[in-house]
Amino acid sequence: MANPLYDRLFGCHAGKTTTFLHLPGGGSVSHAAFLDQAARIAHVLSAAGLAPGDRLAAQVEKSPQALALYAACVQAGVVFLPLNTAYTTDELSYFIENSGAAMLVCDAAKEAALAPIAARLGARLETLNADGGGTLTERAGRQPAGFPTVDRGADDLAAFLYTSGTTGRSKGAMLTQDNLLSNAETLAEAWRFTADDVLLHALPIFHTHGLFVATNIALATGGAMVFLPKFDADAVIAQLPRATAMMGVPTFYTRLLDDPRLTCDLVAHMRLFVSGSAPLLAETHRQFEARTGHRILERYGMTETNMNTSNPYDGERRAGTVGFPLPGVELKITDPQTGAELPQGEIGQLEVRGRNVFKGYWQMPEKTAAELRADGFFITGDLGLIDADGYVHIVGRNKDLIISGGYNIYPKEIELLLDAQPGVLESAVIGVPHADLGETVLGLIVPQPGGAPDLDAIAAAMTAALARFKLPRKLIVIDALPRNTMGKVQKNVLRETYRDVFAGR
Ligand code: MCA
Ligand code: AMP
Repeated sequence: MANPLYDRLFGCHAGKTTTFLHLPGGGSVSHAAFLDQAARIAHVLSAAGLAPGDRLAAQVEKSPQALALYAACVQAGVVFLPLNTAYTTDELSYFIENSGAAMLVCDAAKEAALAPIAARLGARLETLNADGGGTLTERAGRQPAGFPTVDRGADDLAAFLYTSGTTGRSKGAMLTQDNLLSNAETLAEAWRFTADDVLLHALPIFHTHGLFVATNIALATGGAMVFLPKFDADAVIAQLPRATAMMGVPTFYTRLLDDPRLTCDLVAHMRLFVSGSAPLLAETHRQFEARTGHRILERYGMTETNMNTSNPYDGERRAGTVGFPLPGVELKITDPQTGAELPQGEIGQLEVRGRNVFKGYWQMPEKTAAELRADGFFITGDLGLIDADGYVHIVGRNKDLIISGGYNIYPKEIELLLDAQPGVLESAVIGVPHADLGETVLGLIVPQPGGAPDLDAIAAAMTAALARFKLPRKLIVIDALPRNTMGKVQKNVLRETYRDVFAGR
């Protein structure tokens, strides 16, 4: 027996003194030191009684120790469940309860708020702070070096990532060892990563992009990462000279373009810029090339599937497209009503199949059955076409979703809260164009007859309940929502009416 994900991404670096993480302050972490930290944390998990298959939920700031916690979970066979640091206590409570997490790791600043929830749900609570300190690290320091890696099979779960749903309830996407490993190997090859690469890493590590795409590729190839706590244009520009590649959401690229320090000279040595998680405007692609000489490589993926398509490394990287299906990924365009495959060039829903596609939603068999066909094709909810040259274009979404700065926001979750506010009859939440974030959230409220909703009180209630990135940037009171003859709210009409609300910002 073995543990393919651990062996291939982590174990293979045992004893190597090569640099894995370059830290912005000037320090670094070697592969060996990283594995040592991970093994000691794995001992802590095991001593706490976590068994293979148990879930560990982590809401922690980005740090080398936070990444070692991921490695520790893989080594101990524990399912890693990373959570956005912006989530409120209410939101976290759902994830911990729904996943049945056996342990919760959080920042010490949140310990008091989360302790009662952890106690009620029977989860152990440990702390891990942004500086790497906390009870988890203290305990790990008292553990022996080296941890006997727990045997896992390719089909065993490695991670849960929660993704919101159109009904407003988040679903735990179950990702297996093979899902993660196959995609990391495919991408490393497709994008020509080697041990000589230094990846500039400014993404959060609680989502697929920063954790599985960026980090797993670096691990699979033995390369290094410049590990920045978050995207900050000053820090990125300062660190670009030591990197060979960068991955980011489109907002990274528009913010860099806004900075006059982004020049041809600054990035002449770079090998690759990758964009994903949200549509990259063809205009941004062109501006970036004009300024730097680099054609950004755009790719397309999902939490449930990891990466599905990519523009070519060697061939033409075509602006406004997401390239070709990756090796091992089948992609077809189907009629949303019948599911029948459509001819080349026609717009329909994208469906994908391959080793990258997840196992299903945790304890939600109906939702799994609705999106994952018996033949293995996953219905992405994205609308697109394949052009005559085989490039995949994403033209829209068959799901009510807003992507703001690369974060997914499901309007239903916000509408349910707005509808429950005093004086509100009903509401609609839409995404409208925003120069920095791509799209941002606008809330439209219809008052109860004779009612006058207090917008400040509503905004305060939303702030208490929702992660800040989900908050409507503006609330507008309107008389009625436009509806079609079936009574369905016409969000396309609203999006058109309010498309310029944030113009010029
Ligand atoms: C932060 N804020 C946001 C966002 N991020 N609001 C809307 N949308 C956002 N994305 C809010 C904060 O709550 C705060 O609000 C204010 O904006 C400024 O916060 P700050 O921390 O300074 O923001 P920032 O550092 O400028 O962050 C913007 C960012 C960041 C760099 C674009 O959001 C980011 O790193 N995004 C990447 C997301 C990502 O990794 N997505 C991958 C998902 P206030 O002022 O009210 O406090 S994986 C995926 O999608 C699939 C699989 C794929 O294909 O990759
Ligand atoms: P998530 O569920 O957070 O993994 O987000 C996945 C969604 O992000 C996809 O279903 C797409 O709608 C969107 N997405 C990811 N990459 C791209 C891209 N390159 N272009 C357009 N949309 C994208």
